[in-house]
This record gives sequence, C-alpha cells and structure tokens, in this order.
Amino acid sequence: MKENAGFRDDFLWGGAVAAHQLEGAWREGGKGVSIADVMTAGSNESKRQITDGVQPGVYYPNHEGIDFYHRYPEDLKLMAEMGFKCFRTSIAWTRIFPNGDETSPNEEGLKFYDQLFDECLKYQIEPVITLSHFEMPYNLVTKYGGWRSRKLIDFFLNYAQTVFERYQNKVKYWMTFNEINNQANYYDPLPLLVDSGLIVQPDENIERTMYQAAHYELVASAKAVKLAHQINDDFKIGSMVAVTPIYPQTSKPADVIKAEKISQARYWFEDVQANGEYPWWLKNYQAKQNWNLDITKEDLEVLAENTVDYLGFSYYKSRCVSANPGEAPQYRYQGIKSFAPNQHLPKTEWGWEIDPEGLRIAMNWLADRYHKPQFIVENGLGAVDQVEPDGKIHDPYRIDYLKAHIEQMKLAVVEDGIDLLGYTPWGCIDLISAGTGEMSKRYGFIYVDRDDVGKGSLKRLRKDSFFWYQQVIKSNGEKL
Ligand code: BGP
Repeated sequence: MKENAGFRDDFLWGGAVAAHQLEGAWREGGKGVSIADVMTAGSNESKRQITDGVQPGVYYPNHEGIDFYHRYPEDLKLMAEMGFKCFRTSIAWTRIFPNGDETSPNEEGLKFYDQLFDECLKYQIEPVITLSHFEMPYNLVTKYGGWRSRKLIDFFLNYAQTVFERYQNKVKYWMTFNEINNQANYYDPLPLLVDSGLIVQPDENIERTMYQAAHYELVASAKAVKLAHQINDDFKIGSMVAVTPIYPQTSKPADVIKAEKISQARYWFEDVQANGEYPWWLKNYQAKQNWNLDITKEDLEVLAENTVDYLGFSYYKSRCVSANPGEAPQYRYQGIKSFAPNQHLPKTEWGWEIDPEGLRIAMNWLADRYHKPQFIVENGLGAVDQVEPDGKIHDPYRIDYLKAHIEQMKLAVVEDGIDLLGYTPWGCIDLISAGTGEMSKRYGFIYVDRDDVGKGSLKRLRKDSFFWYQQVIKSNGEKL
C-alpha cells in the first residue's frame, strides 16, 4: 500500500451542480415538467412551496436557472481554467423521459448530454453523474403518487439503463439518488416531496409512507447498481447521503442517547446501500409498528447482493441536540426545530454551523461503518457576494471555509488513512439554492449575474476563490 503523503495522484478535484438548479431551458429539447419546475421561490424565512402544476403568474426560479443549457461551453471552459479533473452534475430525468413512464427516450435530451459530456472530455474533465437529484418527472408524482408506488422501480430502471448504455464510454462515476436520507426528515414535508415526490395526504401516516417509499428507492438503487456493473464493469456507482454529525449538547447520557438515535434514524439508508441490509434496530422498530410494509424476500436479496462501490456524500455542517427532561429517545430525525445551539461553532448567514472538524469526524465514522472508498461530492459556504465597482468579487470567507475543510479532509486522508477519491465543492458556479430557491445564496468560484427575481445579464465573473482553488488543484492540495 502506498504511504499516505497526501492526496492520491489521481485525486478528483472538481465541483458539483445539479441539472435543475442551473440548466434552465425547462421547456426546451422536449423536456417534461419535473417536481423542481413546480417549486416556487422561498427565502430563509419563507419556505418554498410546491404548486399544483405550473401556475400562470408565479415565479419559478428553476425554469431559467443560470441558462447552463445554452452556456455550458463557456462554463466548462472556466472550470477547465481552474484545472478541474471532474465535474459532478445530474441528468434531468425529464429530458430523457419527459413524463417518466414512456417506453422510449427523448433523443434530443440524450443528445444534449452527449454534447455536455463531450465538452467535459475535451478538457479531460471526468463527468460524475447523479441519476436523480431532486428532479423526478412531475407526472410520476401526480399519476402514481411518487415513490409510494412500486411501479417507480421499473420506470427508474428504464431511465438508468438508457443512460448507462448511451454514455457507457463517456461516464465512469455514477450515483443513484442525491441525499436519499433527507426524506427521513419527514416532519418537514418539503424534503419528502423533493426526494420522493410524496405529496402528503392529511390522513396519512407519513412515517410509514416514508419507510415504504424509501424501500422502493433503495431497491431501485440496488437494481441500478447491478445493471451498471452488467453494462460496463468499469463503472463505479455510489450512494449519496447528506452527512450531518449529530452531537449531544452536553455529556448528559440523555443527550448522548438522543444524538445516537437521531443519527441512526438519519443514516440507515447508507447501512442498506453500503452494507446491504437494514440495520438491526430498524428491523425491530418496523416490526413493532404493524405497518405491513411491502418488503419482499427478493427485495432483500437484491439489496444484499448489490451494494455500492463508493460512498458519495455531502457535508455542510454538524448539528447538536439536547434532551428535554423525561424525554424518551426516539428513532426519529426530528427536523430542524429540534436542534440545540452549539456555542462552540460560528454559523453562516443561513444559520448553518461551520464545523470543519466535523468533516473529519464524519469521514472516520463512515470508514468505521462501511469500509468503502469515499467521495466528498458536496461541501461549501452559501454566502452573499458583492461585485466591486472594478468587477471583482472578494470572497475571503469562502476561501477560509473551504481551506479549513480541506485541511481536515487531508488529516482524514494522511493521518487516519481514509481512502478518498475526490472532492467537488457544491455550486462551483453560482446557481439556484435548492433549499430556498434564492440566487443570492451563492457557493460558486464563478459569479453569475442574476438576482432573486430572475433579473441580470447572466454574465460570468471569476471570484477571488476561483484563483485560490486553481492553485489548490495545481498543487494537489498542498497550497491552501
Ligand atoms: C444539498 C443539495 C444541493 C444543494 C446544497 C446546498 O442538500 O444536494 O442540491 O443545493 O444542499 O443547499 P442550499 O441550496 O439549500 O443552500
């Protein structure tokens, strides 16, 4: 084994985006309507809403995105200038199967990604592709109830097979569902809608529905892993979870057990995808509920036989919890309101704790549990940027955030010996925020002139962090 002096020679430095947050062109090239196309704008104070179809007069920020659909050659040129080795994006399912349940694909959509991947490869940028990143066809939501229906497994596999075959010589790294574990936060209906297309019914036991829908998604994911390996045994196909270490606020045992239970409730998805089975506590918990979930013996075999090749994950923050007096620990991720403040950590303008060491903690924790290579496919700081009169954007706060995280990532690799494939900071070019629909919550190295109501020239500008990241990549993480 090579001695760990630093990042591997073929380390995949790059950046990450998702189709619905930047492509725009929501009605072009035969694209269908996705769940993201019916999401209104929100803000830190007001949540995004899902409307009943696209309504006239309502502003939908994802419809135009940052017009990447037309401007991708210019954008990839800038990424190549930064020295990107890879570029993580998603394929919009609705460009390939506009309604999700057709039998044959939309050739124009397939051609778009042919061109996009060719453009990446022209610069030796490896495309890293998520199959489903918060953008399922809206028709699958209205007609089948989203992932409530077992039928979705076949629709998803048809889509997966189409793109695996079509791009088998262009794409090697794949992921199935983005942040599949976010839907465990079912107290807050938006993640459910976005991840699984579940429009919550008033009389529904949403916890049961979440477990059922997640099961179908996990089976679909495992079957996609199998298919990917059959189509090209060079493919590397990973899971993608949102990793948020949950700390007890104090060393009181009640806080510790609460943190542990919430953590279990959030990460069992990875247990299934990487270890191939439901964790012991969840089998016990589900059996006690008398839910009669549709989980067959054949499903369990599929899950066991088709685990992922690597662990893709996002890391932005840690959270902290404190138990109320007499509170019984629950196997539930209880949503944002249940978190306690962590007085040791600063927060972003959007209230996310900044915790670089949490990344090293998370990487160790993932390594302990899953023994698979890791890939940090999202990390970054959402902040408001100012364009100075001379056209420059000074974003030392972003550089500080990323530098501190890369330092911890390096310790995890060099000191702890974790096998890390790559690092793709989120929103490498400014795009629409998934959580709030805002444009002003910016993550990019590249600034895009567009505001929260869709106005602006869409001009691209290099921020200070652009030049900083360029030298980070050039030195393979030595010059921070
Ligand atoms: C993750 C999503 C991304 C992205 C990011 C930042 O949850 O996978 O799509 O948007 O978070 O979140 P936000 O856009 O809400 O700031």
